[in-house]
Amino acid sequence: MGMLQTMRWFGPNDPVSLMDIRQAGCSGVVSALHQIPVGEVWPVEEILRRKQIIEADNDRYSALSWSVVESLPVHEAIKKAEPSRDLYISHYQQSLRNLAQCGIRTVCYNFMPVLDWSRTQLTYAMPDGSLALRFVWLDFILFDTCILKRPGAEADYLPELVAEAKDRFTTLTANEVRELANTVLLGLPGSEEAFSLTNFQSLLDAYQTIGDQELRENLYYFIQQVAPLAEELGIHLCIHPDDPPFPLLGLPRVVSTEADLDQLMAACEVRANGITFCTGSLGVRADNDLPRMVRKFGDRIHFIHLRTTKREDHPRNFHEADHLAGDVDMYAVVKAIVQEERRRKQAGQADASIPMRPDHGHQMLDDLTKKTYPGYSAIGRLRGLAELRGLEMGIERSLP
Ligand code: DNO
Repeated sequence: MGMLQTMRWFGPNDPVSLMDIRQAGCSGVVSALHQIPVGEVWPVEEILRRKQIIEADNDRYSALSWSVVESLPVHEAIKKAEPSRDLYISHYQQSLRNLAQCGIRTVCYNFMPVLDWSRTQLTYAMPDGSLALRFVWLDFILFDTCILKRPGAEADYLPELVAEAKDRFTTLTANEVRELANTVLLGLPGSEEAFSLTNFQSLLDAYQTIGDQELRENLYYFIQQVAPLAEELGIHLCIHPDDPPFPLLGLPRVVSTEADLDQLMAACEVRANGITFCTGSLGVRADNDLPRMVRKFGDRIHFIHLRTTKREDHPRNFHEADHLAGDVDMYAVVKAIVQEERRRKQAGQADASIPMRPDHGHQMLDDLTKKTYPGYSAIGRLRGLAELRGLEMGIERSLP
């Protein structure tokens, strides 16, 4: 048994091929229809087309299947409770019906306003010469106060850090400034386009009346509209936590801690209201006890991202470490997952094998000269998966 091993595939334009994913030892593929604008219904024909591409070589080679949708994105109007939100929720519901009709049963989403995940550096050199993604708080402050010049930004940070950021700004070349801006604004996974600065500020402005409480209410409203339907359809919805797990750019973030997940789980008590347990995102916070969270939310964990970060000198600075070498106690997390899977198996549940993907990986070996989606080069993920697979096997064998 064990976790269902998967890898993310961005679609036919992904430089990493389905054959690469197969040879990494996966049987599941995690994919999304990135070409469909956020908020539009995913048509059955398009879903089937993607499914056929994924399964095309199954008669000749070991089988791959489309196990998880990551992501079916949530329209900003829903996050902001704009008048059109119910229309977009009805589109979301229709996409879920269409996915269920095509046999896809696990759907990941997130509720981060405007930006999905954020980093300040995509090519941080590790001691072995591979490259990692990194988040540096001072550079983020520099972006916010000196490049974006968000009104009121300075009040969000310690004055000495703002002063330090301003000093550092004067030392950057035009190229370095452009690179930092592009890195922070690289908003949408699966696209190589960054937001433009002016457009971006207007997206932030639209959140002026939405604080922590409002965003929570909007999330709970959304889940109450979609999770009962998902339950009926046999779909597991799974929210991806905030990455990084703290508010950025004056925007609230409400899926960062155990308490946040508690509230969300309680807002709609159906199993379809579930979690993507991303150890890389949650693990940035030292106050998140990940093995405990696996035990607590066990039955609601429908998808797992295994990755770890290493905190640096400032508690908000981190880089992505080797999969077994960061702050996350990966042994304890995987052990808790194995135990949850055994519990499910004993209870006769059909979903005892939880889909897992090695999240991100270092750019290394041949990939150093290739252009790939940041974090999603093949070899680093293959290394991560291989290590995790061995860890899981060792744990399985050592448990009674
Ligand atoms: C980053 C990913 C996220 C994730 C979304 C899920 O590598 O983990 O972009 O796909 O937040 O909705």
